[in-house]
Amino acid sequence: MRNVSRLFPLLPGIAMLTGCNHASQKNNGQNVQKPNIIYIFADDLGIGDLSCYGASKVSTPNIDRLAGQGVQFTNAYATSATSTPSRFGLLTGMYPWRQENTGIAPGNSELIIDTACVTMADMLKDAGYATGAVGKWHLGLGPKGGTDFNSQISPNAQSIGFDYEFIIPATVDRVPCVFVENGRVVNLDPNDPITVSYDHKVGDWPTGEENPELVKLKPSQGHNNTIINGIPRIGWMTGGKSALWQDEDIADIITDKAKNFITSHQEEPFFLYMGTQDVHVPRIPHPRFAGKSGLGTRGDVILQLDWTIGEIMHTLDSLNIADNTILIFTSDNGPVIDDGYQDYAYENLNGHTPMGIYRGGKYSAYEAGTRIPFIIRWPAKIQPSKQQALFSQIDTYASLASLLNQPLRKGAAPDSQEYLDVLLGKNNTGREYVVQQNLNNTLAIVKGQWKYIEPSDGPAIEFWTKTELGNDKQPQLYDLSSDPSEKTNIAKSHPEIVKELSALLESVKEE
Ligand code: NG6
Ligand code: CA
Repeated sequence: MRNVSRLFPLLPGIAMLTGCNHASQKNNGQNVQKPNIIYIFADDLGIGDLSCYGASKVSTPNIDRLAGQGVQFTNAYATSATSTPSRFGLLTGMYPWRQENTGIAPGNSELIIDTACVTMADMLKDAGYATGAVGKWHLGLGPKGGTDFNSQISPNAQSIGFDYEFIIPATVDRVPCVFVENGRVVNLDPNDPITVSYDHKVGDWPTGEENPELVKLKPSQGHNNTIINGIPRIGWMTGGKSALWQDEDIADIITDKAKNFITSHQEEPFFLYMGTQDVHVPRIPHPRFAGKSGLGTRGDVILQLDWTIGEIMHTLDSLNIADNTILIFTSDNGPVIDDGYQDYAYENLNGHTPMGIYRGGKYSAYEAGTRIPFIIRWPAKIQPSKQQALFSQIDTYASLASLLNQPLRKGAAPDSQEYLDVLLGKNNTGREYVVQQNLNNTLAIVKGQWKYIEPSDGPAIEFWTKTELGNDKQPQLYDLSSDPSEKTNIAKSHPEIVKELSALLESVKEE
């Protein structure tokens, strides 16, 4: 482990003097305390969706300010092209494809992270942090057999290292459409219990399939089960009427919870893991953002997301803790335009390019599936810069552990590598390689200028969204230095590189 005493020259002394890690946060700007850490996962946000990454049709001033004050990555990757595995990879430091049952989780899935696993939140707790999870969760809740939403739900986020939990169990297009706070459904009336199923209709609430005349947002793909707030969802539910969220208010509510968590832990080091529901479908902006982007609701919820980030930044400023807070902003996977509702996202693009120059999108082994925006700000220690080094979100765990001089517990974070200096923008020699995973668990590997996608029997095109998945029975090789848009498969003319990268990928699988 790297010597980080230069970062916290006074830390050991403080720990000895006070016998705890709770040195004052506002010590005349000397920042001897462990930094607070906020990790914000936007949902389905593309590298082309932000003005700091070159978007010209939409403006994201708060995120741009964050980027201007921090390190902005251009070659950073999520482990996976969908939400559940990507979040799993970040929090466990293990590639999700090593474990069964890490695909897109239904809303009544069991908790898919083993409670014995030492997560990044556990590691930070070991290091003396107060830990909280707010917003989109999508890692399941409850025991094998699924979630019972009517009593104390256990295990939950608190079982894997979070002191506090206020979460959307799965996604905003999946039932149940309720928040869970510390294992309890918020505002649930015990006389109106919740039933959820992903196999068959439960109860008598209308569904999109049977009552299409009742929907205010029509599905384009799937999304024709129980109608909640006029929006047909994936999965069926009944009961819990008093607990149902209003879609327009979700950003306000989770932003508020995040701000409260920050405020109540301002005097101690804290770790806030926040998942926004923006910009996932259904895209339902609050009225103050509706129609404001000129790009339809997908653009409007980008503005809403930018507002959320601004609120977090203002909160840190007003508490005078921004300087010693590491704020990471990124996305769980790449963008998608029509992901299941007739929200006219294509028609309203107006020249906006969420994928940037990259091929594919959410679900894909091509670059737009996992190459995501990634920004880290830490005013006390980081110089603003652009970072071109290769980086994977999976390395966040080991890198933060190194920063804090926190030894990894045995077996923890097996795939997470320490790239602290890359993360902090001090060094641009990135990871030797990055592994990417698509919807069908086809793996790809990027090393230097090369990108290899392993042969796969999976479909070439994702059925619903028509996204190119990157699956092909033949090996694929792209030279990202001359062909970042992966237009020309040069595997046949470079058999030696195909051989080297496929062997490297196999060796990673066998680790
Ligand atoms: C897909 C859904 C899509 C979205 C995705 C999960 C259909 C047709 N499509 O199955 O709308 O919910 O799952 O997205 O149902 S993720 O970002 O949470 O991984
Ligand atoms: Ca997602």
